Amino acid sequence: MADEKSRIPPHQAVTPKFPVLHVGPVPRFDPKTWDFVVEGLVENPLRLTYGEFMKLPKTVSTSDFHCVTGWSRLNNKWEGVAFKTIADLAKPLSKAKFVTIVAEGNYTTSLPLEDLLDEDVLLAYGFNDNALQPEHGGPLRLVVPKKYAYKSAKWVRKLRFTEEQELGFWEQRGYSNTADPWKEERYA
Ligand SMILES: Nc1nc2c(c(=O)[nH]1)N[C@H]1C(S)=C(S)[C@@H](COP(=O)(O)O)O[C@H]1N2
Ligand SMILES: [Mo]
Repeated sequence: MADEKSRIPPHQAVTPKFPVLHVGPVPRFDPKTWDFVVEGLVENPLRLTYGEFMKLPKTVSTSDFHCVTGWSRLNNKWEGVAFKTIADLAKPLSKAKFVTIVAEGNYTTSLPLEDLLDEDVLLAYGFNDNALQPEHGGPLRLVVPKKYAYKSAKWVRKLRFTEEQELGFWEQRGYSNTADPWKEERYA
């Protein structure tokens, strides 16, 4: 990767810590009842148990993480399932252009399908060679390194493929829907 200084977007400050930031409580995880659902405009809707999800082909990706409040954390090693792997299983219909990511506790965000197919986007269950901790989104979170981190939903349970974009939790509250840290797209 390029040198670290050139990897810090405008008006962001690097922290070696890993702040915990979210609305609402950390949800309880029960592997017996947890499931992962893919619905909407796909040829193959999915419902995977925790065991089935963990058997999907694994990927590892190291990337940077930028919160819209101004901190960035570099060199995060995420382990999980590439978004593209899920899309290949679910087979989006040609009219599917966006995906709504639905997390526990009503947190949602959404992105163009094209952005999610980027090779650095994954559904992560591991972080820096350990299990992803509950406060950081364990058992499963989305990681979208090229967007401000409110797009990287923690505690993901469902993906919904849509034709029109559904605005997410922060996006309905004045934050940018495009959320590109390099263009400083913080607010709508
Ligand atoms: N479910 C859920 N995911 C979420 C949030 C949230 O409030 N709920 N906050 C987002 C924001 S604003 C940030 S900066 C990151 C923070 O991730 P971290 O707590 O692992 O650092 O999670 C994102 N994902
Ligand atoms: Mo954030």
